[in-house]
Amino acid sequence: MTATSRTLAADPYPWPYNGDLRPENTALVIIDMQTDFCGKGGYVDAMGYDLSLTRAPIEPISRVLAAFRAGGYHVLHTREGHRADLSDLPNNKRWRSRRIGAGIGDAGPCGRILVRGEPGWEIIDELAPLPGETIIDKPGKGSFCATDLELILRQKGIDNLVLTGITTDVCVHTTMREANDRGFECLLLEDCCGATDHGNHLAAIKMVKMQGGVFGAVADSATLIEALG
Ligand code: C5J
Repeated sequence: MTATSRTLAADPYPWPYNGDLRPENTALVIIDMQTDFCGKGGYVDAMGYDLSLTRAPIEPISRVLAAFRAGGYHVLHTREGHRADLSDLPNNKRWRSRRIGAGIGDAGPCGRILVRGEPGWEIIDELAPLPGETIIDKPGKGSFCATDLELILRQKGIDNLVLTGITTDVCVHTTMREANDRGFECLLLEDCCGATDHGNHLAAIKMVKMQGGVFGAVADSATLIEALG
């Protein structure tokens, strides 16, 4: 614990573990809130999933985002997507997406699916990054794979990551696992995430809390906002 220890009520332990919660060392990470994952005509829509599940976190995230901005905390956004020539798209990822009728790189109502610069790849207006907020472009599910995220976090002196976005069981979970293994202290906000299957969302949250918090801790947006207050 630090001299001015500050934690919030989280499950399975008060977060962060060492009570060192400050704007200088804490970042909100908003993962893949792109039209392709939560908008009409995007990738998730093309796969036939219920968009209300991936749109549910928009409002809670916007409240947390406002609190982080007001408090002078770090804010980072990620976008999953590929180069226009698809040179960073693994063949099996493309093959699997085509197999279910939502081929990555193929034309759709929001432009080429999950291709950088296309309308569907953009972060939704409700959560648009402000100038000065870091944006990480990633070709995969994890935000640390083939990106400069770790370098940027270390350079800024960030230890604590508050993870939000979509989808809970895929890109959010992969990022949380990667971050945890690198020693970052992670908090997942359960109402600020969503999955294409609600059961998977619940299971992903449960997994975090096993073994005393095997990947970190879980709280909700209201608890965090009150603690920052
Ligand atoms: C997926 C993501 N599910 N952002 N991406 O393909 O979770």
